[in-house]
Amino acid sequence: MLVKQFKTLTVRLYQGDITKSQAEAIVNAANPQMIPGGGVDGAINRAASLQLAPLQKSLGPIAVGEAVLTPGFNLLAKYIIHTAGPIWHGGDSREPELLAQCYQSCLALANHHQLTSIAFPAISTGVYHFPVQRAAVIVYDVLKSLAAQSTSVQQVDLVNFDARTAQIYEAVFNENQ
Ligand code: AR6
Repeated sequence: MLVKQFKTLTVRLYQGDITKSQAEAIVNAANPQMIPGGGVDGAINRAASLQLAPLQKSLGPIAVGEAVLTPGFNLLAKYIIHTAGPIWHGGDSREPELLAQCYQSCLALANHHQLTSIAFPAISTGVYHFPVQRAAVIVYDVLKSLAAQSTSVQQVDLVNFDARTAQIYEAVFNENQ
């Protein structure tokens, strides 16, 4: 595990399954229709409860970059924050800005609910094909600016499922100060 301190904000990076996270909220990389799919969305739905899918669907559609909250059902996490990441179309369709918005919306919702900890997967870097290195730099910048703001969030976990994503994230967070 790599631990980075941004002022009072603790950021932990590790390889693992986000459905096992002990954070107060975990983030789901959903789609605008809020129709449960594969990847982390499928894993969260399997681990949470069959009750999640109908609730998730009822909250859609959402805009890309927006976030909504549901209970965590059987997860250790009390809440699931669902966001819709951008599909990578080459980088000229506001994908970087929209990915930053996803993280910002989730963090704003966590603050609204006075949560102290939140865990994120690598949003958009799976079937949506956002380049992992560029995504990691965006996440780094969002978290650095979060640390300069007033927020209830004290700990952010970046939970990467596969070794390659975990290594790229670690390298980016190690390179930047
Ligand atoms: N824990 C943490 N990360 C995971 C897990 C897990 N259990 N399972 C997969 N990942 P993706 P996207 C990683 O495709 O690109 C769905 O169908 C995965 O290895 O889940 O935002 C939705 O319904 C990758 O690093 O999300 C949408 O339609 C990261 O999570 C669409 O996919 C994101 O990959 C969203 O695509």
